Order: sequence, then C-alpha cells, then structure tokens
Amino acid sequence: MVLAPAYLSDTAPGSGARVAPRAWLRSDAPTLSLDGTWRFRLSPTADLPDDVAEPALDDSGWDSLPVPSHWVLQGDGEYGRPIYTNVQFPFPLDPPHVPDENPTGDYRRTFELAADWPEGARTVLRFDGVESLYRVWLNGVEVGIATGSRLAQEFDVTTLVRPGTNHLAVRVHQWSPASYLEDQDQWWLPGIFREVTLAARPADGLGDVWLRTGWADGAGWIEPEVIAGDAAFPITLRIPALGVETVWTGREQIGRIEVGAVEPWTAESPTLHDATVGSTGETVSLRLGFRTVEIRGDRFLVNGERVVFHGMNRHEAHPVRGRVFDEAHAREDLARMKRFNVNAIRTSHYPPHPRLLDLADELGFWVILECDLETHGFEKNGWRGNPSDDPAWREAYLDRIERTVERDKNHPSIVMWSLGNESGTGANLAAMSAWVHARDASRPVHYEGDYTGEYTDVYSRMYSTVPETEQIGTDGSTAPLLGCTPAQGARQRTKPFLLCEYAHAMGNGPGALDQYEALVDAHPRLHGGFVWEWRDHGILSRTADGTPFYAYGGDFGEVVHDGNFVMDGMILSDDTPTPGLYEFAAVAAPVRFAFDRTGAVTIENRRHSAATDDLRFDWRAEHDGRVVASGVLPVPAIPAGASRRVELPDVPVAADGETWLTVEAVLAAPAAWAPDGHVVASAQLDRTARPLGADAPAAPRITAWRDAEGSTTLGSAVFEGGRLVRLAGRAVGGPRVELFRAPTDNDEGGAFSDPTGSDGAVPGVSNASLWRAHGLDRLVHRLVAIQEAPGALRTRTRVSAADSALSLTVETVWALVGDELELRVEVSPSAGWPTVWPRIGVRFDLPDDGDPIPSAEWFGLGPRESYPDSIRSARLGRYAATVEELSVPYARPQETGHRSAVRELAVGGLTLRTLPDGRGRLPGFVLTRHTPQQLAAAGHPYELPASGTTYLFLDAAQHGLGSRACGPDVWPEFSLRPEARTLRVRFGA
Ligand code: IPT
Repeated sequence: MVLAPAYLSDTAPGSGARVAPRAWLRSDAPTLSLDGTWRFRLSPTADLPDDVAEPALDDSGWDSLPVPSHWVLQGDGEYGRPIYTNVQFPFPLDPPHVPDENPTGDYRRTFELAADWPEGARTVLRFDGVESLYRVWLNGVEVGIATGSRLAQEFDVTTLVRPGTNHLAVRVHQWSPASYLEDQDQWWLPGIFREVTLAARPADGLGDVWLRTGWADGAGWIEPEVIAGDAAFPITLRIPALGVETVWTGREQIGRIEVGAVEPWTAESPTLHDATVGSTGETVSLRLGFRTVEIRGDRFLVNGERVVFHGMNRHEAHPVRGRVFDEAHAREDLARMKRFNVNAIRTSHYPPHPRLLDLADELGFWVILECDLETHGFEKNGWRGNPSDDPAWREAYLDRIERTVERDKNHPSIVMWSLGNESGTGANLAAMSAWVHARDASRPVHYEGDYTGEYTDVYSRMYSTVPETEQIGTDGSTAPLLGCTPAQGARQRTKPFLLCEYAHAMGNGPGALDQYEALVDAHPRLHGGFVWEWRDHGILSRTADGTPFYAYGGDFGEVVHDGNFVMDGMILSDDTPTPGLYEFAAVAAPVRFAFDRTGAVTIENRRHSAATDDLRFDWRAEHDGRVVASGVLPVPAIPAGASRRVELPDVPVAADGETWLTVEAVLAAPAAWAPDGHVVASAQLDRTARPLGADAPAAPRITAWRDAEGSTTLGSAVFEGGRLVRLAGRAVGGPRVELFRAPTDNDEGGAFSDPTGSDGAVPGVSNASLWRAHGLDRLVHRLVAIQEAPGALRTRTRVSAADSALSLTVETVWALVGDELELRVEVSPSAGWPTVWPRIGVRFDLPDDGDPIPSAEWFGLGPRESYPDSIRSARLGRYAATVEELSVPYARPQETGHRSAVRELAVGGLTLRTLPDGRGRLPGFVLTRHTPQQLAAAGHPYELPASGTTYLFLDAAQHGLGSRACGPDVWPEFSLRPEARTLRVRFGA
C-alpha cells in the first residue's frame, strides 16, 4: 500500500506553471487542437507510479479514449458508471480528504509541433474543462496541477514544448479536495470533457482584451482594457459598421471611446457589432453589444429599463455526451427556449462551455453567469466544516471566481455574476464578492445563500412560496424573511429581488406559474425568476433485452443516489418539450390580451424595450371548434410598456353551440429562432350566445324504478348485472369509480431534507403516502342495488378500501334521451375523509379485441394535458391525437394526459358529449394503456406491463399539480378536497 499523493489532501486550487486567467478570445495566433483519440488507462485508486509521464512508456496495451469525453460514458461500463447525487456526497464527509478508492484516468498522446510554430512566442497548454483534479506532464516534466472542473486553465509550457514530437500526459482523479466544492445536483462525470489546446502567445500579441461597453440615451461607449507588452504597439481597435478605428501607440492612450449613436444590445434585440483588436503580432475578434446594467433602488435595470427574468436554470446535460458540448445541439436548445418565451438563463451551477455565451449574445438572453461552486453536502451537519468559511479554502474560492469572470467578461448577455450555489455562507464567499466588485463594477453580484445580504447586490431566493414572495415584494411588509431579523429583512426589501430557482419542473408540473407571474406584475421589486430546471439529465441506456430508456439515479447501482430528482426539466432527456414548458410560454408571453365588454381587446406589450413591429395579430372565429371567419387585426406597433385598445371584428355568433374568438400574436417574419407565423401569445374570448348544454334535450324524470337483475339493453348498450359490457358495437367495461392517480413527483413530495421547510418544500408526509395509507389506490366495490325503468337503468355502489370505514356512495343512472344514452354518475363521500383526493373519475375499459384503439378526437381544451393549476396554455378547439401521444413519457411513469373541459369525444367507435354539472363544470378525460395502479408500480417506462386494454377516464375533477417535489404544495383553490360531484355524459346510442 502507498499513501495517495499529498495533493489529494491539499485545498490549494493548483500548482506549477498555471498562468493567470484571461478572456476566451477568437485569435489569429497559432493554436493546435489536442482533441481526438488519446491513450487511456483507468485505475481504481490514486496511489499510482508516475510512469504515465515517461515518454518512453510502452502504452500500446492501453485503451483509446476520445477527448473530450467522460470516461464513465465511454464503453459499456468498463470505465465505471455515472453517479447521481443531489445534496449528498458520494464519498465520506472527511474534508479535504477523499477515499483511496478514487478512479484515476491516465491519458497520453503525442503531438507534432510544426516547424513554423512562432519562435520567441510563449506557448500555453489550455484545458477548458477536466473533472475533477488533473496533473500534467509534457515531455516527461511535470507542468502542474489544476482543479475547477468547469473552469479553464492554462499552463505555460514555453520551456518544455519542442519542435517535432512532444509527449503529453495527463492524470485525472475523479475525487479530489475540489470535489467538496463541486457538489452540484447532477451526475458526477469524470474526465477531460472540454477541449485541450496548445496556443502560441506571441510576444507582440495581446495578453488580454476586455471591451467593456455601455449605452445610454441612444449612444454607446467602450471602456477598453488591453494587456500587452511594448512590442505589441501600435494596437488598433476597429468596429467597421460603426466607423470606429482607434489606434493606440502606447498603453497610456488606451481610454474610453465614444461610439455615438448605436442600437443597444438587449435580450430582445441582440444587436452585435463585429470588432477587432489588432496588435503588431495578433488580432482578436469580438462581437460587441452596447448595454448598461444598473441597480437603482430596488430596480434592476438594463439600459434604464426594468428587466423581468423569464428564466431557466440551464445545466450542461446530454443523454449520450453528458457535459461534452455540442454547438449545434446547444444552439437548437437556445432557439427552443426563445420559442417558449424564455428570456434569461442562469448557468447553474458553473460556467458553461464558452461558446454557449456567444450563442446567448447572438440569440438574446439575459444571463446570470454562475461560478463553479457548491458545498451543499455540508448542510446536513449544520454546515460544520463548510469550506465557505474556512481560510484554508480561500485561495480556491478566489481562483474559481477569477477564472469565471475573466473568461467571460466580454459578453453583453451576462448581466450578473453569481458566486455559486448552495454553499452556505462565509468569509470566502464575501471575499469572492469583494474581488468581483473591484474587478467589474459594471455587473451586480448574486448569491442566494447570502440571506441577509451582507455581500450581494440583489436579494435572491429559491422556492419561496407565493405568500412569502408577495411579502418580499410588498412595501412596508414586516413579515419575517428567511434567515433575517426584521432589520435585515427591511434591508433586503430595499434591493431588487429574483427567484434564482422556482417552479420545480420535476415530472408532471409545475403548477402555479401564473401565480408567481401575477406577483411580478403587481410588485416591481420582484424581477421574475428562473425555473428549476431546463432539461432532464437522463442518460440514454438499454435494458438487458435492448430496450432503450433514460437512466436516473440508482440505475447504475450507485451506493448512495437521489433517484429521479435529476429528471426535473421543462424538456425531457430527448429534448421533447413538456406541457409545463407550454404553460410557461403562455404565462411568460410578452404580449397580453384583455378583452372588454365593449367588443374591444387591449393589447399590452410587456417587453423590456422592443416594440411589437415584428408581430402580426391574427384572429379567427370558431363555431364548436370549426373556423367560420378569420383575419388580421389592424394593430399599430406598440412600444414596450404600452397598451393599445383595438376593436374586435364582428363575428357571426352560432345559434346553437359555442362561438369563440381567438387572437394570436405571431411572428410576422422569420426570426433566428423560429419561422414566421410562430405563435408568441394567444387568447380566447367566449362569444357563445346560450349557456353550455342549453340545446341538449332534457333527460326524462323517471320515478317508476323496480329492482332488476340479469341483462338489460338500452339502445346499443348491453348491461350484465348492472355493469356495462357493450356499447356502440364494441366491448366496454365500466364505469368504475376511481379516486387514484399515479402519483406525480409533486404528489410524492414532502419528506424533504430540511424539516423546517426553509428550502421552500412543504415538510411532512406526501399526499401520495396519505393516499396509499387510506387505500385510494385499492378501492373495492359492493353493488348495493340495480334498478330499471323503461329506457333506464340505475345502480348504487358502495366503494371503500380494506380496513377503512370511509366510503363513497356512487349512483349511476343510464337513460335513453332521444337517440342518445345519458350516463349520470353521482359520487358522494362519507364524512371524515382526511386527505385531498387525486381525482374523482370513472374508468371505462376498452379491450383490444385484437385491435387496439389508435387515437382520440375531441372538442375541448387542448391540445396538451392540463390540470387546475397548469391550464393557461390550453385552448378550446378540436383536436386529434394517438393514444401514445396523449401521454407524456415522463422518466418515471406517473399521472399524465388529462384534457380538461371536454365537450365531445370520439374513441374507438364511441362518441360522447358531456354536459355541465350543476355549477357549469365540464369533465376532463384521460385515455391510456395503463391503469394508475400499473403506472404507479413502474419506475421506468420499460417496466410497464404489456397491455390489452385501453382505459378511458372521465374525470369530474382532478387535483392540481403544485411543485412540492421541491417547493410549495398545490394552492388551496386548486386542491381537490373530498366532495360530492356529478358527471354527465351522453353517448351516441
Ligand atoms: C436546489 C438546488 O439549488 C438545485 O441545484 C437543485 O438541486 C434543486 O434544489 C432541486 O432539484 S436546493 C434544494 C434543497 C432547495
């Protein structure tokens, strides 16, 4: 046994020939990419001989591995497996030490240095991302050690590199002291996962360039900072499109440049100007955006206007590549964000690949750029030993923030720096902030964990509830704020507020996006927030029989893991947008419509600064979902922040049935991120003349009931012992009352890490546990009575669960009404049901008969699923979808597919229309191949049993969604309390 090397217990960020960080610049100085195939050897421990460094070592028996990549995602498990943990550390909490079991990858390659590699230049070896600690040798000589997995590092190798063949070796340890600073909620993915480059740094080149820009009152300016040696002068700054050409013959001349009238950069109109800075030996190119970031009182302003973040937390995650960057995929991802009205990104919880910020500049996003830092695993021990407040780690903290800011400082999209995530609080964070304030006074500092605002410029929280968020925004409120004395709370209320995380998008959800949005409208101190999170991090895997699936925590046999908590995105692992994202797009829409009684609509432009001249306003009128008239509303360009009242067209109103007017703001011309016609915002106005259901003939009042048994026929419906067996020429079973839904991740939420609920989750027993405890998933039935009358049949059933005295009484009445067959189901609970209910519905079973039901057509809300607190994107219309399309393949099967307020439905030869209950409410439907019980039992889609039946649920009501997987429960208004409900439908007989 040999002890692991001492540097694996050293809190220093690195050693050796590391050089100061600089901006990531496009340069014409020679570079040599060292990406490609490297020799690779994986060892289970870190106590290895330094043979890796020996140029003469025979590595012909080693494997080959691509760089960039993560070794655990290469091969078929022969290089270990990914590990997913959220807060937990996958190794003992023993800082700064890590276990001897420390997977270590040795990488080797040779490269040829071309004969024309500039002489007299310095040469640096650059790593853009290596997880987690790496030691580098060139031509047998140690170059240095570095940490900071998602940070760039350059080593000066001038004296080591030589013409001809060079031998490069890198030893990467999966675990290191730095792992204590990298406890982000994501997969642990070791390896060299970003580019490796050799770069010449000419003596007459540019050491670093920062073109700080500003904009006010129509004019822009640049405050340049250029680091260069004497030989580099003269240095010329050129911005051809603005006619700028400034020559500096000496350092002392470098100063502020007024560029005069210029279009500003904003996330909505991301105007960029190509610029070059050329010295005698090197030219770099940049794309400048002119904008000024500022905090005035409790307002966060860009170019003098308040910014509202409709943001996403963006991790770098790909089902095959992990955190290896793919520019085409990233561009499409950002374009998708734009299509869904996302205007901001928090780079949770580390700097992304540098190109991502070029894309953000170009497509237009407000970016909070976050440092690679999280020490969350210390929380469970009361933050004892937290590196954030331990002087031994100060240098590592400062190194991280310097590397973060210096690399990305030129990007106009970055409007705030964030020190990191969930790292408690302490002097090292304060020191980071002080460093940023000294280095870049033009951007505020964000860090959520600074509850009392000792060293940050904005007030930020995660998952605060709607009432608490309201109190934060309310002047004069003395409601206590998390972690604050009243005085500290008062101080925090003087700052701009943002939710760096909210609306946890795990599984089916989140609910209540609109409630948060309403607060942002009402309280200008509230600047919006960032949904947790943009995408699921599933890793594409296969079962033993080859079925593909997206793996989450535990699927790789991890010792400790956090299950599917990593599947909490607005898009699924395969990029499919979830219904939650459509809801977000509707809530965050920058254009709003308010109809009034006078036949007009007020159109409000809620953008930061762009007018609506890129939009066209289409309208259409529909009778029962069929278009009868359409056109374009004449709307003048509306400036940002303004509203216009526009007369609505006279639309023909249907005598029978419903008349609805839809207006849509669509792109009038293609944008970089969407084609023309793309819908940015829409709204519907009900113009129906008569109340819903008024044209349906009334059901007869039946009094002559007598007891019945055996079989009964009503029109095409056949009943055996009171139960439906055939309808409309096909086998149909039911209706069977169902209260259960396969618990969503939010239904399962509650038993959260922090019992005080200070992290936003509602502590306690989850709704799903209560449902199971009360047997909602295993209700049994007892038929109490069957009665018939001419043209009618009725049953009474008692429904209850094993060992429970709680029950439901369910009465069904079937009656022929003209050429239709009406079903009325009345559900009444016994007194004392203690929990909320998932649903009040009935299930019909439609066996395949060799021919599974392919699809459904309906007139109702759609096209996607909706629930009481996530229904803002649903529009009334006629829709069709296959049974498969009706369900969302969430990574862990759960309730999905509910279409609200259905009027008409056609499924497998059955047609039905619904009638409102006594309070005007219409049921929804779910059409699925699996029962809630089957869905609830499956951990992954591939675990669902083969099915021979399609199940149709008609739901008189569904419980809301909430975001209690990590945040607030369903708001009371949208919670389904046990109550009596009536469901009325008429089948085509
Ligand atoms: C919060 C984290 O900041 C984020 O990284 C992620 O883990 C999220 O939760 C849950 O998915 S921390 C939480 C304990 C409030």
